[in-house]
Amino acid sequence: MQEWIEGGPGSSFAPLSSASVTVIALSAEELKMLASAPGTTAAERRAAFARLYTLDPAAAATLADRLLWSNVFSIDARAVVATAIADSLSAGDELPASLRSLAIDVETDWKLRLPALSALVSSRPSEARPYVEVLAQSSDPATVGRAVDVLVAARDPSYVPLLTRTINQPSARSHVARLAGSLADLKDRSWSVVQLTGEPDLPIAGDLGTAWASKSPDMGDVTIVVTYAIAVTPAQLRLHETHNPGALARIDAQLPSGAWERLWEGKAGAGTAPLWFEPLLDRVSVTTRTLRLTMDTNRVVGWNEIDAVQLIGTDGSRQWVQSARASSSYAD
Ligand SMILES: [Ca+2]
Repeated sequence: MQEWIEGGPGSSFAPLSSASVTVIALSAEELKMLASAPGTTAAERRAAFARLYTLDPAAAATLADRLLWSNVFSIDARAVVATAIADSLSAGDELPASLRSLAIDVETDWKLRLPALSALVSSRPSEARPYVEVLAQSSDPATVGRAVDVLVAARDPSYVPLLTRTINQPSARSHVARLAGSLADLKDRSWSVVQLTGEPDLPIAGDLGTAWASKSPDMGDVTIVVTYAIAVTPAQLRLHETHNPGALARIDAQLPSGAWERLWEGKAGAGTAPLWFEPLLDRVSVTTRTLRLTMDTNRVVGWNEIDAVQLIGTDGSRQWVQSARASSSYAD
């Protein structure tokens, strides 16, 4: 350790244009030296750790533990180590003990705690979730921003409810676009019909992936068939329109025979997104759990995007879409 600090193996490496290219040719031993030399640049240290993790994950974890506990290393250098490990980990991977401790200790400097928490989210999603949840619910905007930094890196579908709660928080309003990107990826492909299932997860107007959109912006009639968990007599539909609203033209209910019966036809009032269009429906004599929405995409110029569709039954029940299919989606 001492000779690395004094001799500076970092200085023995010829300057190269890209840290990632530099480390490819190095052996595991050389990578360890580069990763732990105090004079190594942040980019080289990160690249060296990522490469070492690929070659020898156990050695990378051992070295990470040694450096993260070290008082010789600056907070910045330790943060780079934590970030490199966080980037390299996947679900179920062995997590260096130091990272787990740093992640859950509220006394840890944020520079270190955020990458440590990201590593915990990557490798132990369920264990990490309560810690991220606490941050996300903070009244301090800076803390919510830190939760968002960690949340946008979540790759586990179990994070969808937490992401949905967070994106709907007024305190996270400035982070909606980033959260929507991650949330859309976890649910399905952006703008697919799956994006209009479940509760609303796009609280602002915008061309963002947690809403459904058709393949092309103005392509005539497009149908969306939505199914709810429980059959009811439909009383009202609530459409959360997040981009170029006003294209809904018809609503039909599927009867037990398979036939369709018209519940509503008209011109939705255009307006400024995001808005709720809430037509009252004609009564059908039977209960149903499947509705068909017909969008006339020529009515309103641009993509007519829908975030969520709530069904209100005559019994007062309210449901979000359980599953859906569409004649067209941007993800096709
Ligand atoms: Ca949505």
